[in-house]
Amino acid sequence: MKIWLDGKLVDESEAKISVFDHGILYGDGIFEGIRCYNGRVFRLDEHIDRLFLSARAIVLKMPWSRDEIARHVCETCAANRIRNGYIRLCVTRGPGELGLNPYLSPNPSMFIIAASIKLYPDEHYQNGLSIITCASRRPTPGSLMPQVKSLNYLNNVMAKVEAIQGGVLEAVMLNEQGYVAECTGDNIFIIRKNKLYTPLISDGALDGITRDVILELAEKLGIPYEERTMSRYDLYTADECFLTGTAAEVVPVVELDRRIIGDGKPGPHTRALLDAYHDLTNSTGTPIPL
Ligand code: PXG
Repeated sequence: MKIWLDGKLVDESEAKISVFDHGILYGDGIFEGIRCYNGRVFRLDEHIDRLFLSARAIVLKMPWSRDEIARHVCETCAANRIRNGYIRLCVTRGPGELGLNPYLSPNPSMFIIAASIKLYPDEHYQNGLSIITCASRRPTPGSLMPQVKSLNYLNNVMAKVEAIQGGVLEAVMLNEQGYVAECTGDNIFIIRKNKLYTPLISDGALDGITRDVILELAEKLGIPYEERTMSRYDLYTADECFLTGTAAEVVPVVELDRRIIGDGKPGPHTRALLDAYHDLTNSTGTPIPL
């Protein structure tokens, strides 16, 4: 596998970063997870926009332009003959001395992996996932800005541990007020009385690119939607529930905290949105010159 690292496509065995990189020492850095389908990178501009917003939020000056990054993403896919896959792009603060001061690390590093990812087995896309609510909370804007896709994912990793130890594959994370934020790496949606709902960004949901796509598709399909503060009550009493993310795509949820949601089967609106999502991912995107 070839990895793009600081300007070069190098063999995986040579793709190494310094132990003094602040991405490792302090989780000081940002990332994006991007997918490509049929030789096209899906919503690449949106991912690059969010990367630059994350960079701005953590005062990391990007030495690469948007166009350069887009080109390097495509080059990495091409070098690995990836037409359908998952691209993990990381920007770290770069090497520096010990100590938090990011201003002493003026040279960020970027690496791009083009490979694949599978968050849940296929059967769950057919029959739905069972999930739990976990005790780990989404950080508040006053601690770790929840909008930044930073290299600090320990909170989400611990939430995932709770899910797995609880015998399921995914967990709902609440915010400090006890309202629903999202899952460990996915946004959450419900359907109630033919209307679609998802938590507000201000309640700790990541401004997910798949989330946006689903809202666009709901509009197209004539499904009314609303972003609003949601509690577990809303999830327990929903007609349908599903999760979205670049890695997860669209996955139905049929059980939460051992309670059945709706009739325990993926519902018609979830199916319609899932199909529309696949149609869109298969037909749009930035071409990879292979
Ligand atoms: N919430 C969180 C906390 C995420 O990290 C999403 C929602 C979905 O957002 P998008 O824009 O993808 O629709 C994410 C996405 C990985 C990985 O290993 C990345 C994510 C999720 C799971 C795994 O690259 N990020």
